Amino acid sequence: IKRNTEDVKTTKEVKFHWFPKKIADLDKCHHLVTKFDPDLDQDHPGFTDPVYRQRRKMIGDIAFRYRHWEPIPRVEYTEEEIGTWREVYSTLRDLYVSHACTEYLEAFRLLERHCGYSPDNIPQLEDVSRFLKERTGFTLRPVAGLLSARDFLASLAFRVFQCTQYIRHASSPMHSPEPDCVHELLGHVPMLANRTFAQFSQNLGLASLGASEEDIEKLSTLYWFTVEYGLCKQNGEVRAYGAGLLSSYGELVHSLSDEPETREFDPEAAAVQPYQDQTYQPVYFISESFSDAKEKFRYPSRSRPFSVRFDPYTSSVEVLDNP
Ligand code: HBI
Ligand code: FE
Repeated sequence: IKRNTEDVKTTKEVKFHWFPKKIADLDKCHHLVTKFDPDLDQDHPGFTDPVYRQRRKMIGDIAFRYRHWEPIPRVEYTEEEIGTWREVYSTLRDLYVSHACTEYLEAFRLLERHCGYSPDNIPQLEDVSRFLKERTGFTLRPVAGLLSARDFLASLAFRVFQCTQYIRHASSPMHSPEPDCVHELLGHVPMLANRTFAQFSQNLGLASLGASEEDIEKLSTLYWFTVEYGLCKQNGEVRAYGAGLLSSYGELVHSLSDEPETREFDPEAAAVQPYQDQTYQPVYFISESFSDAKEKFRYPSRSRPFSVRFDPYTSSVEVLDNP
């Protein structure tokens, strides 16, 4: 924020990173991280499959061309792609009843009834986006791959979830090194239909706007241990709400077994806990409830020379000088 420069002595110009002020600015938040891209990552199951890479690129191009306000173009998925979806869907679905939190299960039932969630159909992002808009005001926009943490978190501030539209390689239906539509649609979408969870996600996003690199790192880590790998208490049991768990059969079972260490959720501790993006997590955080997680998160206004307020009428953020 540039303060009045008349009084040279007391003026302090504080530099901070550009951030979107209105929802259409998210058209500029498209910086990808190529770490797990099948064109560059030799361990990607699609690395040696030119047909897969071509297909993924074609679907990714939809995201590159996409502009805010447009409907999300539909993709006609191939039999092979639907086969991959079917395999994950039917395996995970049976596990949800005993492993997913009730908020997830409730939304999942609605998605099956209204949004084309079924073993034989990959739901279309446009339909899912309209569904979420009605539930919590969240919308989806297509993205071509793993997005930078800064751009990804910034979109959450506007209740926008950047969502991949391509599906993982058929040779590896139960695992993908990068986010794909199985992870987004089965992991993230049901939770975004919950009001308290939606508010928690938006709060993380708002805290990230204009934040320092160091704070973005902390917020990503906090995101990792909640939105991706969070557990919560429910009627005396522990259940999963993290998208990384709910879209991975192996880790979902692992997370609720006796093997990993579990700790009570504490945002300050979760923000600096080292994490794993190659294997299962050695430690998980258990929240009392989403309201509890939302109340505990008070981060990191002290590190920014301004605060932000979201205006839901215009889907824009106002920047306020700190007193
Ligand atoms: N990009 N497409 C996409 N999907 C995600 O789930 C995602 C991302 N970029 C970063 C990210 N998630 C998080 O791990 C945090 O770094 C915010
Ligand atoms: Fe994710």
